[in-house]
Amino acid sequence: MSIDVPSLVAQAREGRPRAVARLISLVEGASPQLREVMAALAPLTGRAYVVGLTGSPGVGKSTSTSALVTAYRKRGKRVGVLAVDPSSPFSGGALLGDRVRMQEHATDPEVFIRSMATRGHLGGLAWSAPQAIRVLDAAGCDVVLVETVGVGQSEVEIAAQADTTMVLLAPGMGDGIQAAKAGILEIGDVYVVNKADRDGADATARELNHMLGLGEARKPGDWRPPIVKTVAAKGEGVDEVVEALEKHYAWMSEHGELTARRLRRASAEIETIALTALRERFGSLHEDSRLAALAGRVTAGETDPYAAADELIATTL
Ligand SMILES: Nc1nc2c(ncn2[C@@H]2O[C@H](COP(=O)(O)OP(=O)(O)OP(=O)(O)O)[C@@H](O)[C@H]2O)c(=O)[nH]1
Ligand SMILES: [Mg+2]
Repeated sequence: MSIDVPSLVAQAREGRPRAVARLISLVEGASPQLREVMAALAPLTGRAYVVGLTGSPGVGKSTSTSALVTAYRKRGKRVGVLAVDPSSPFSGGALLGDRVRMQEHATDPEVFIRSMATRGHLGGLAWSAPQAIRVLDAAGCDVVLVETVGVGQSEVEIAAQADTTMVLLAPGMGDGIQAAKAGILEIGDVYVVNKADRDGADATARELNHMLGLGEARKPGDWRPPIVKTVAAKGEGVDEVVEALEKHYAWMSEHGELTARRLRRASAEIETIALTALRERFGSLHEDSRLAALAGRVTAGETDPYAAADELIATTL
């Protein structure tokens, strides 16, 4: 079934939630009209401030996201939320809890919430999330909050997709050691020690501060990631988080870092799409008579595998 893309995009631009949801489904499902959708969205994008939230399971990412939505809504901003679960091939399941936590925003027409499972997707998070972010951007979101569970590679991936990466920790989760291991000390622009109503928040913040200082090779004018303590469940400290995000945004704009990050992001995206397309083309080579013919020539000693590969590439691209 063909979809009237221009009309759908126009509706999304007006902020109609159904149109936004529909477009995200289209880009997520790699619809045949994906290219048409992306082309229509392109001129409408580039405005949204993309903030990635990552951290260990249960640290309070969804609660913080919800609190940030409240804070940004108070400032009159239109907000998009993308909850990404890189460990699940199903949308919904693990993210059900998030829906509950996002409930208070469910009826706000200026808030768009979407869950996305990326396991099993071509290119995983790197492939599907940026396109959903584009839709939210085109829909006029001033801020897009992307929540990702910190499992292995995913927090690094999310860092590559956000303008600002916010790393959450909580006291008593052995986060300090975990932080060093997972390399999250390199990716955070803003650190949040959530659950500050619990014992040990100050110690966690101190330890984090110490660890951030260890690897310090900063020059004057460099960004020094701030550490903010919050009780997300009560909205405490959330205004300070918004302030820290605004400062980081201003710093990036001033130092050309925002443009640099967006260029890196676009490069990576183009590369992923191109490589995916190439892999698809090469994937069908097993049934290709050219490959069989080249294999025959290699075994007969008429050519070498490198020359054969060059020939294959030259005739496949
Ligand atoms: N005491 C306390 N509990 C909190 C705070 N923030 C969140 N929680 C609780 O911590 C639990 C996990 O919160 P979530 O926001 O779902 O955490 P998450 O990081 O999104 O979890 P996953 O998405 O499963 O990785 C919930 O029971 C929250 O109510 C806080 O500031 N203080
Ligand atoms: Mg969550």
